[in-house]
Amino acid sequence: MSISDAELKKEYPLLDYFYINDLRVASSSGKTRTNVNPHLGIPNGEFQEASEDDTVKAILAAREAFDSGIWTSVSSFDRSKILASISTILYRDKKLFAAAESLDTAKRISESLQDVDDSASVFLYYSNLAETSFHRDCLPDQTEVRSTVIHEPVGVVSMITPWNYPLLQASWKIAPAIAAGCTFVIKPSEFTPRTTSMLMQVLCEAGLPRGVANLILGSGPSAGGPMSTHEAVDMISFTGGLETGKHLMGNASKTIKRVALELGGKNPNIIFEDSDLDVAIDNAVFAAFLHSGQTCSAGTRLIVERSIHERVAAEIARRADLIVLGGPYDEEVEAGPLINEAHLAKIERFVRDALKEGAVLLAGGSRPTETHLRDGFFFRPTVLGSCKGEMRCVQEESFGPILTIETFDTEQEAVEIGNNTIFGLAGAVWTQDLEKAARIAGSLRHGTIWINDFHPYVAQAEWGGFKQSGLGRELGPGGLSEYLETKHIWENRKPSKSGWFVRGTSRNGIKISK
Ligand code: TXE
Repeated sequence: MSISDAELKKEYPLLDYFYINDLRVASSSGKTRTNVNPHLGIPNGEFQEASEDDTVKAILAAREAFDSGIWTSVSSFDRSKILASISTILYRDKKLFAAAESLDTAKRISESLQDVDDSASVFLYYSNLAETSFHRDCLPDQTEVRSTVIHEPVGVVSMITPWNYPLLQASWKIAPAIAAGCTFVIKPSEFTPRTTSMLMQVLCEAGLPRGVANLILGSGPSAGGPMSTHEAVDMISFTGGLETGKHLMGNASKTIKRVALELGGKNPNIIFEDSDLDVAIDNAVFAAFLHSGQTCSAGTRLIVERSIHERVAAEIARRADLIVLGGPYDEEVEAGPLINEAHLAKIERFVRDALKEGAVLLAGGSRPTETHLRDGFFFRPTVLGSCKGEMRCVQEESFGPILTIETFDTEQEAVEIGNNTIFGLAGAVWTQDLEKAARIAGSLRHGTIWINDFHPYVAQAEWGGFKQSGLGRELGPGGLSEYLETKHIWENRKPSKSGWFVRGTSRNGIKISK
C-alpha cells in the first residue's frame, strides 16, 4: 500500500520546511520548489527553497551549538544512547520512511525498505563505536611525563548528499558525526528532500540537543553555496558528482576545511572463463541495472575473457531486454525510472555518443514505448558491445542503466583494463581459481573489491574510493575518524629548565646580574 504525502505529514508535519535550532523554518525569501514524481511525471510536493542567508543561519546555529559546549560536554555514553534510539525509531517508522523514499526517488518499495534497514543499522553500529575510548597513552611506562593522544570532534560539518540513496547517504554522515560529537548542517539533494527532513524529527525525538542538527533545502549553487565557503564551517562531507566535488574542494582550500568526498565510479566487473557463468551473468545484470544504474558502485564496465565473450554478451543482452520497468508498488517491476528529465536526456545523449564512437547496441538504447511508462523518466536497460578502453562511454560515468562490454585475453590484461579509469571506487572478479582472484584483488586500484559477488557492503567495513572517486572513507572505524581531530597532550610532571639558552640564567636557577 502506498502512503501519500498527506499521510506522511500526519506523523511528520512540516517536513517541507528547514530545521534550524530545533525549529521548522520557512524560506526568508518566500521561495519554494515544486518537485516532480519520477515515475508519473506529476508534481510531487512543494518544498521551501533556501537562500544563502537561510543557509548561513543554519551554519551559525551549528557553530553556536558546538562552541557553547552543550554538545561537546555530553558524554560518549550518552551520545551512544542517542544513536541507539535513532536506530530504534527508524525501525519503528520503517514503512513511513520507505514510502517517503519511494515517493522522491520512485525506487521499488522493497529497495526503500532495505535502505531504511541499512540506515538503522548504521546508527546502531556507530552507537557501539561511540562508546570506545578515543584516548591513547603514547609513553605508558613514563612517570615524569605523560604523552596522550586524544581525539576531539572536528567541529561544524557541512553535509551535502545526492538523490540516489538519500536516507542511507545521510546516515553514513550523520551517525559518525554524532558519535564524534560534531554539529552539522545537512542539505539533501533538491530532488529528494523528504527522508532527510523526516530524520531531523527522529534526531529531536532521540534527544539530540538543540542546534546540533540543522537542515536546509534547496539547490546546490545557491542554498549549498555557503556550506563550502563560510568560515564557520570546519569540514565538508560530500557525496555526488565529480565536478561538484572538485568545486567544493577548491572552495574548502580557501579556509583549509577538512574535506571528505564520495564521487562515484566506473566500476569494472571482470568475468573469467573458469567462473560459474550462470551465476556471474546473473550478477552482472544485477550489478549494472540495480536502481537503474543510479548507484555509485554500479558494475557498468563488464570485462569478459575473449573465449566466452560472445556467449556472455548475448545472454546479458537477452536478460536486460526482459527487465520489467515501472512504479514502486508493482510487484512485477524490477527497476524504476531515472531521477528526472534532465538526467534522462543526459542518458539518451550518452548512448547516442557511444554509438557514434563505435559501440554496438546489443539491448535497450531508448525510452520504453509502453503507454503506462510514457510520463515517467524511464530508459530501457542498455548493453553496448565492442567497447574499447579509450571510448568516452567506457571512461565517463553515465549513472544510468548502461553497461559497456570489453574483452581481455590474459590475467594481466584484465587488471590493466580494470584499472584503466580515473575512478577507483569498486570492482569485482568472477573465477573459481581463488589464488587468481586474490592476485587480482590485490592489483585492482579500487576501494572495494568483490570476489564472486557484487554490491554487498557492511557498516563495519570502510567504503570509499581511490583516485578521483574521492577522499576519505565512510563507514567502519575510518568513517568515524573523518569527524575527529587528533590532539597530542604532553604533561611534564617534574618540570625543569630546558638547558638550551643558558645566558642570563645559571644552571642552578639563580639569575646572573651584568
Ligand atoms: O550531482 P551533484 P547531480 C554523479 C553522477 C551524476 C552526476 C551529476 O554521475 O550523473 O554526479 O549528478 C549539491 N555547492 N553522481 O548533478 O550536482 C546538490 O544540490 C553545494 C554520483 O545530481 O553533484 C546535491 O545535493 N552543493 C553520486 C549534491 O550536491 C552543491 C550520486 C549532488 O549533486 C553544489 C549522484 C554547490 N555548488 C550523482 N552543486 C554518488 N557518488 O553516489 C551541487 N550541489
